[in-house]
Amino acid sequence: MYELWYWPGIPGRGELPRLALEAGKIPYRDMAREAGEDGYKALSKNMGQARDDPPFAPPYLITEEGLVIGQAANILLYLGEEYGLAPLDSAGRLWINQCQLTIADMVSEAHDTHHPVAIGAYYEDQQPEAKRRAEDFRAHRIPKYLGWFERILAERGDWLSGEAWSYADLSLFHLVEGLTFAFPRRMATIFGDLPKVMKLHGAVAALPELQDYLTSDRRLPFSDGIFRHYPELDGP
Ligand SMILES: N[C@@H](CCC(=O)N[C@@H](CS)C(=O)NCC(=O)O)C(=O)O
Repeated sequence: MYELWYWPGIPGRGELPRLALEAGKIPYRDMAREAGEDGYKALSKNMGQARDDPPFAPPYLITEEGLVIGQAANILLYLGEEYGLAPLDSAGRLWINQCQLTIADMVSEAHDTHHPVAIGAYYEDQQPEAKRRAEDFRAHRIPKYLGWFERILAERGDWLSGEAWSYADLSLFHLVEGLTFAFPRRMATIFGDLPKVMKLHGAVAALPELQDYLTSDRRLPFSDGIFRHYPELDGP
C-alpha cells in the first residue's frame, strides 16, 4: 500500500495527490494523519530519515518498493501513468503534466499573497506587502491563470485532456475551491467569465468516484494553510 506523507490538519498541497488517490480508488495510508496528535512529529521524523533520495518538502509518496516520490506534480505524473489517470501517449502525458505544473505555480502564488516576504514570518509582520501582492494577484494573476484554463477548455471540451478526466482536472477543482475560500469576493466577480472552468469544477464535484471522499471527514476544510481567507486581502 502507498504511504502519503503530508502535514496533518490542512488540505494543502497534499490534497492534490490525495484527490487522485481517492478518485482512482488507489489504496493508500495518510501517514501523518494516522499518527493523530503525533502527526507533525511523525512527518518530521520520516523526512529526516537517511535516504539517498530525500524529498525537499511534503507531499511525498512512498511506494511498496520503497521509491520516494516528492513534488505533487511528480507524484501525479507517476500515479497518472500507473493507473491511467491521464493520457498515456507522450503528447497527452506532457500536456497534462504542463497543466499540473501551471496549477502548482498558481498555488504558490496564492500562498505568496499572505506570505510575500518570508515563509517563516507571521502574516501580521508582512501585512502591507501582502496587501500589495494580493491586489496584483486578484487583478492580474487570477484572470490570467484561470483565463488560460478557460481557453483550453473552450478548445478541447469538458476536460483538460479533452476526453476524460485526468488528475489535473481534480487539481483544477481543488484550486478553484481554494481560491473561492480565500478570495470569495473576487471569485464571485470573475465566475461569469469562466463558464468552462466552473463547469469542470461542478463536474469534478459530481464525479461518482469522488463522492465517498468528498462527503467523508477525510476531506479537511480550508483554514490556515495555503489558501487562507483574510478579508483585507480580498476585493471585487
Ligand atoms: N513544489 C512543491 C512544494 C512543496 C511545499 O512547498 N510544501 C510545503 C507544504 S505545502 C512545505 O512544507 N514546505 C516547506 C518549505 O518550503 O520549507 C510541491 O508542489 O509539492
